[in-house]
Amino acid sequence: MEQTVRESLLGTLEDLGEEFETFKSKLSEIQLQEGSGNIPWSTLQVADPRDLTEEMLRGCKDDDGVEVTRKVLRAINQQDLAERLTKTTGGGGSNPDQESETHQDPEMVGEELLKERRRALQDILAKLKMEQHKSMKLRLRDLQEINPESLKDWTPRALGDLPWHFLRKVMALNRTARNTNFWQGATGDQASSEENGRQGGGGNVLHHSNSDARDSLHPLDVLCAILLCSDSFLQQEILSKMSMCQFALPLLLPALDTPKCTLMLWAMRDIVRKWRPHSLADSRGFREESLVLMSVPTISFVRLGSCNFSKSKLLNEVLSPSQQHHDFFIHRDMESGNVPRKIADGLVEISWYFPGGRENSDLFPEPVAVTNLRGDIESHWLQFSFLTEVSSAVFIVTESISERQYALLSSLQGSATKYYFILSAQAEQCSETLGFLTKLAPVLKLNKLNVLEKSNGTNETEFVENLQRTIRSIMDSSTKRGNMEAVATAARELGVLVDEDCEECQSGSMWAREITVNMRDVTNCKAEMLKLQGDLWNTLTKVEKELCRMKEQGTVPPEDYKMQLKEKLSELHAQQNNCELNDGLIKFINGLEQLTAVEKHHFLKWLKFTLDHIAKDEHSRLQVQYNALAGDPQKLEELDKLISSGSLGVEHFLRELGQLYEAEHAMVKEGKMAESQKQFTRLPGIAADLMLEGFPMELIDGDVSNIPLQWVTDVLSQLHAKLGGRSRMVVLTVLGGQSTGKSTLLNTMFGLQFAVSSGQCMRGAFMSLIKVAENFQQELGCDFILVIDTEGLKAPELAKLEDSYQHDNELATLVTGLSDITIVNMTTENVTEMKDVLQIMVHAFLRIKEIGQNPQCLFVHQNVSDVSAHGQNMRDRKHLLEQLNEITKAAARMEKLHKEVTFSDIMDYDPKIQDWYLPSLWQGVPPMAPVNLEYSESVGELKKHLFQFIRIHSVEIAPKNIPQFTEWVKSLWNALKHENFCFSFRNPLATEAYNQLSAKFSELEWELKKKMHLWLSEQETFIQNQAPDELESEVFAQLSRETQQKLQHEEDKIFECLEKYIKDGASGTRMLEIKEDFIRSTRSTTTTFHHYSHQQLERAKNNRKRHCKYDNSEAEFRKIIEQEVDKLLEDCRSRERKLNNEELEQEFKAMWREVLSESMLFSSMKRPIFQEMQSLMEEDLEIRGRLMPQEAGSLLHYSMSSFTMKKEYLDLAWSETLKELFTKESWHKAEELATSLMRQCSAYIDEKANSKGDYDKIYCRDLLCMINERLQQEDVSKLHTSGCFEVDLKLHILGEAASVFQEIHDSFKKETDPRQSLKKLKLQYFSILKDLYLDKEVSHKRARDFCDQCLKPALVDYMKKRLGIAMADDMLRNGQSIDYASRGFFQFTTQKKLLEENDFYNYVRYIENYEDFVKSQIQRHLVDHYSENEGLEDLEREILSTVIERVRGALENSEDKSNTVLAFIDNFCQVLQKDLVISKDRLVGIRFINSINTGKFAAFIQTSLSDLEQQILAEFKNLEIEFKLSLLSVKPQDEIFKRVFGCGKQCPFCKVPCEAVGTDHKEHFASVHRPQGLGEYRCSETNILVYELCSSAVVSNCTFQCPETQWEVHLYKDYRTIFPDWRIQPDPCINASDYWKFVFKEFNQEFAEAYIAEPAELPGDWEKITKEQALESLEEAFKMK
Ligand SMILES: Nc1nc2c(ncn2[C@@H]2O[C@H](COP(=O)(O)OP(=O)(O)OP(=O)(O)O)[C@@H](O)[C@H]2O)c(=O)[nH]1
Ligand SMILES: [Mg+2]
Ligand SMILES: [Zn+2]
Ligand SMILES: [Zn+2]
Repeated sequence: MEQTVRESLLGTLEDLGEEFETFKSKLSEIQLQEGSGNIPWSTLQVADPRDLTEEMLRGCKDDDGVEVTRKVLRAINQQDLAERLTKTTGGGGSNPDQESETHQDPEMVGEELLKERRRALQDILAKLKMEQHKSMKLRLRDLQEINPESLKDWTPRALGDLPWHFLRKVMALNRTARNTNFWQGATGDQASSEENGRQGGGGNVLHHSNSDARDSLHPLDVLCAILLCSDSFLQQEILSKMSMCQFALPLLLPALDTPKCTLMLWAMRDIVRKWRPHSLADSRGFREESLVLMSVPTISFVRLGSCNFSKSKLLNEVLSPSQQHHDFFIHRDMESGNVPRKIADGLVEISWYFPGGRENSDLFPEPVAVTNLRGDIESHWLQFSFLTEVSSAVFIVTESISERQYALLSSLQGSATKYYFILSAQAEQCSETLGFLTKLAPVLKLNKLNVLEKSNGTNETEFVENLQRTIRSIMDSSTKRGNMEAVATAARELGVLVDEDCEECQSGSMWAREITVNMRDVTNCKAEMLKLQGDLWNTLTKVEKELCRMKEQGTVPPEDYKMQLKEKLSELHAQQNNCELNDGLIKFINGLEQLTAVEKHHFLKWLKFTLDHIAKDEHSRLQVQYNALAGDPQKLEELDKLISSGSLGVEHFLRELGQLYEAEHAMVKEGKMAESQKQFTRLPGIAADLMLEGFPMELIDGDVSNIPLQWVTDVLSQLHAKLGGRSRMVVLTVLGGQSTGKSTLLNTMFGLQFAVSSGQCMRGAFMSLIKVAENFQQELGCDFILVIDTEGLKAPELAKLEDSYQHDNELATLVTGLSDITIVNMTTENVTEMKDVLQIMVHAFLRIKEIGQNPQCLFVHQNVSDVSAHGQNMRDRKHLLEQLNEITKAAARMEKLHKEVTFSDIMDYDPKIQDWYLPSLWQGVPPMAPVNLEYSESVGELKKHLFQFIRIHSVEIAPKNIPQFTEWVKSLWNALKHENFCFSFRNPLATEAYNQLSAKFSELEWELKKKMHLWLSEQETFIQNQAPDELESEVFAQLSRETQQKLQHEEDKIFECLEKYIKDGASGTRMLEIKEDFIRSTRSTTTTFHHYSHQQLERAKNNRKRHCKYDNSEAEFRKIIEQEVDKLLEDCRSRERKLNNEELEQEFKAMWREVLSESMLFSSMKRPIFQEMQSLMEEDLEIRGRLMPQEAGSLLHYSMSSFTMKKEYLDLAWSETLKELFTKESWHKAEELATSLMRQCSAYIDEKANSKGDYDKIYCRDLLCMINERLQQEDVSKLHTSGCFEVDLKLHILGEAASVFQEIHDSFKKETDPRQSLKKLKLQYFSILKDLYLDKEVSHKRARDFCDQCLKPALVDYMKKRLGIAMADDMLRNGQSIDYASRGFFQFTTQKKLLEENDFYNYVRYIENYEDFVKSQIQRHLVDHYSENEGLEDLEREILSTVIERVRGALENSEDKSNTVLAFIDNFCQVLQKDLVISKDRLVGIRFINSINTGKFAAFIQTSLSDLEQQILAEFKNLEIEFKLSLLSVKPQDEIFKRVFGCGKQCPFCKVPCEAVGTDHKEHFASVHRPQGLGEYRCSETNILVYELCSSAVVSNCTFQCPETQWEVHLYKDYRTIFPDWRIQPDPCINASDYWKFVFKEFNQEFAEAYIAEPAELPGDWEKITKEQALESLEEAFKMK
């Protein structure tokens, strides 16, 4: 089936069909152009294919005819036909007559061959289990995903493992990646080491090894299959990593599922290599270039026929530096290298040699590329032709040349390439071969040097050296140098496919080119295209920081200074926003928005390549200048700056987008732009997509050291949304010196794409997201791992720039603060550098520890060169720890922590676990060194350890999700902008957790209180039911103990609940850190309650005793009367005549007078309470060395409201020299003190007034005690008040108390005055007498008496005891509770309500009289709440019905047990002794009751119970709610107040109340502070109200003076030395105080009037604050959004 040239040509032309005409016109055109036209147009015009064929073959030499045809075919886009023609005519240059001898069966070359290849491919893919990836290509992301497999040691056990083995290992830069032999342990011989495995097995050595080889696949087959199944980006990644391992790269991929082989141009684009040509050896310069762009000579090696030595092995020798053998190419002596290849034949591999600038040892002075064609050239003629096109020389390795091969080779005549032959042993002896060679000599221009012989006797080394020499001479003589792009052009001409020619890649390239086409250099690009991030962003950053640090404040007041800065900020934002969008940027944005995902990816890559290229060019240019300038320091510095700002990449474009977004956002926020005008709202979504696709995203802009917070927040929240809200992530960071291989480490470990520095170092920090596979999320406890790569610390080039330490510190603190684990990367080479890095690290850790986090870190020591290093480092470890301690101390000093800290205080440092040693990355000397195998393996170990750590860690501390992470970024960054990081930091998660826990705690606390109140009320009842002497005994002690136990039990329960709540991590965050406060609060609650209950019990006991005294005497008295009545009754009955009513009354009255006269002794005298108190006070003053003034007069003349400050109250002798200001200040403070004391005392007095007991001396003592205690406190003693201040204060307080106490006493007496009750009794007894005398049936009458006189008061009393508890419970637990959930929440709702009401007087009361305001607020709320709805009645009904149920039970219970009514009543009371205080003695005529029928008595009570219930309810219903509240023994308003009032401390500057939980905490704090003028602060000279804010003052350079400072001037910054228990933090954001600013500006005038001051001259921008903004700031401050 041989075809002649003629036939081929004819066939081709015929197949052109309609295109034949086009062919003819193109042909004439080409003939004209080349001036070689010999077929006239007239002939052409009419020629048919057959004519034309003849013309073509006639007009020129045969091969020329074919050549021309092919050219024309290509020109008219008929590649396929041109191809076919090439094949059928034997590569375009053979004699048509000799054509019969072609090398290949032409049919086979076409369809058949392709089919066979496809079958082979299919087979391999099936074996490798990769079939599904033929269409669904593997992506880098698939490899990055973390699953259980990622942690395995990847030793392949089955064919299906091979691709993954290769991919994972090559990603980890492991040189064993290419091995395809299987794990030996699988043969069953467990003990066998690798060697044993291969050689063992006794007799069947041979069989074993053979089977091994056959089972597996050739590494190149696996490689081809993988590349085929990977998308173009993964291909790039694979090739990059292969290049680092110094593996030869696939240049032409054989035609497997494509018609032609493919040039892997795109796949190589990413690779950049660095070398030093000998021309630069002296200047120590270097060249750095993309593999694709560099022009180097190429030497190709191909095989003709078979050969008995390995070409690849030979090449490895040729390329290996001396003393350092490396297998660039796989050869048959390598593991699995001898397995027959199935699909990889026709693969062309390429490898390079790069000189390192060492003239003695470099093999070649310039880089050179070496290609290696797998398979025989005869079957891969296209590849061979391609190689001849692009190479400077082609080495043909062969052992013999046949006739056919000779013919083929002669067709190469005229080729521009040099040909060399390497003949192996046999060829030498074969005369035929030599003969052909001789014949070929003139054709291929061969001479003796072009033929190298490699016989068995040849010395291997000599031969290799000879070859190297030959290559060197080729390099010297040949000028043929082309870069890969030129190669691609040649390839296209030959019909070789180029991977870059796909549509997506082309359109990506086009988009990128449009942006870069006019770009010449970096500086220009940045100035023209990236305007926002230049000076504008830099200035903006400075202003933003100054707003926090206020360093340049000078004499301007803080708020005004802030206003100026804010205006500047806003101005800068406007400038940014006004920047015209330039073409380049528009194209960039359009590209991102419009392109498909794949196109976009290509587009960005193209952009990256181009920008890299531009930047590199410039960099090396500058470097040359720099080196030349060595003398001039001034210029050097300038160049330095240029160099360090000379990087340019896609990240700069993205950064610009961020800036556009930020500026727009700011404009809208400042109200300068309408929401609807926004253009860039889609950008964060786009950026989030990029992150998902694996692009590292910039977190900190290292050039200006700032974070575009809004941008980052919005990108991340878009990301969160795209992830469906499932974004728990563990954050991992690497930190360390510059160029210590941090990025390399991360990339190796996780297959990431962080920029690896080449030339200039990276700036800032970038983050990359890695997905954890679904089936692994549970185990790792997170959905993602966020990896943060940072710029090198203490970069020497930056160290010269200002603020470098600060910049490093900010960066390090931020990322360690964000991280769950930090890897500290250090090279052991440079000790001082290491120390610098450690210094920064430790400082960062210390700060993070100080804000309550537990930093976790690993120290990675890189470049540890030999194995003993580990042992040696054991010794160093101790040294390291010492050093760390030293550094820690220094850092603590810098952080102004006044305490001793050692490194182990910061973290648990265990060198065994936390120190890791990595050998040097390169094995040998770059650029020819491959990655060190140990490096790769150590990194693998480290990775495993990290995952182990993550697994444990995420159980302990729930990983943050993205919203939490962004909150965290915001807080950390905000704190970092301030000078004092630790005090400025607000932990957002802890705040949230704190609020939640506070709410929970309040709930638990109330639960405890409620239980204890109920318990106490029972005990009280019980006490009231005991006989007084009973109470002195063990019974009472027992009660006290039980109460204690009960309290203890409840406290334990709270702890338990808290513990559980924290453990369950209800809010998923770190509550452990704040637990302490809550434990303390619980303790304080129980302690308070302990005192309270003790008091209550004591009081109950005393009351009981006093009452008993009275009761007993009254009972005595009644006994006498009753005896008399008895007597009288006898007497009257015994008379014959029945007495009528009047007579009976006469008799009774006479008897009564008699008895009464004796009872006179009962009327006791009223005591003059005020006199008693006065003498107590005198006593007290005497002890304190003060005198009661003569003119004082009676206490009754004094009251609290008449107290006013007087001059003589201040002891001013000491301050004559001091300014009036201080006097005023003291005056004010003393007045405040008096007011607060009086408030406190009046609360006490009120409390006493409401308790039903008589006045007791102890009341007065208590009051004096309270006053004395307060006066002795430290802050008071600093006020220098005089003795008469104390005396007057006491007079006024006790005076007020005296009148109240007198009243208490009087009314008590009134209520208990026997005479009063006697009158009542008189009537009652008379009625009894009458009934008895007339013998009436009275059981129901007595029963009603019992109900009225005993049962009802008891029930009402019960209600009073319980209703308060029930109301409080109702308020705190149900519907309303949200307002009172926690202190913060209460503050929030109160302030919000104030804003809504917008009533000036409310504000004044809120500010001036916080406690009163809160109390009345609560009271109002209570009253409103209960007067509006039925809730209260329900509560009352419920309380009453439960107790009445109990009464019913008691009735039934007692009835049958007792045969007399008295016994029955006793029994009845006994049963109810814990519920009701029934004073049965009060029942008038109890003596006569016994005659009544018990059954009837009880029955009557039973039936009247419900009436009684209704009656009580009705009475209660009719009571005014306010009055009702005053009756209750537990006051709900007090309970609620206690919950929300907290410790009651106020900010020493602005008087804002503390918001911390409970009454006992380490630090007081408040979410927002107020302008001080709201707290009456004014300028002493002008009387103008002050508008400064404490939260601003503490970062400014302002000062304050107050009694606490002894009137010394003190810096606000150092307020903690004066008020150590206050934590006043700078505002979390610029708008935080808008609420109070708004209030101030709204009521400036009113406040001034109220405070008798001049209105403040508020900064202009306060005027602009709207009510909405005020509310917003409130929500923000209390985190209520
Ligand atoms: N000799 C040697 N070179 C290394 C080693 N590790 C990394 N390198 C090279 O050092 C250069 C810098 O590596 P990077 O990974 O970019 O270092 P980096 O710490 O991220 O650098 P910056 O981010 O710029 O601070 C690269 O060219 C690496 O190939 C090592 O152990 N030994
Ligand atoms: Mg880096
Ligand atoms: Zn304050
Ligand atoms: Zn407090």
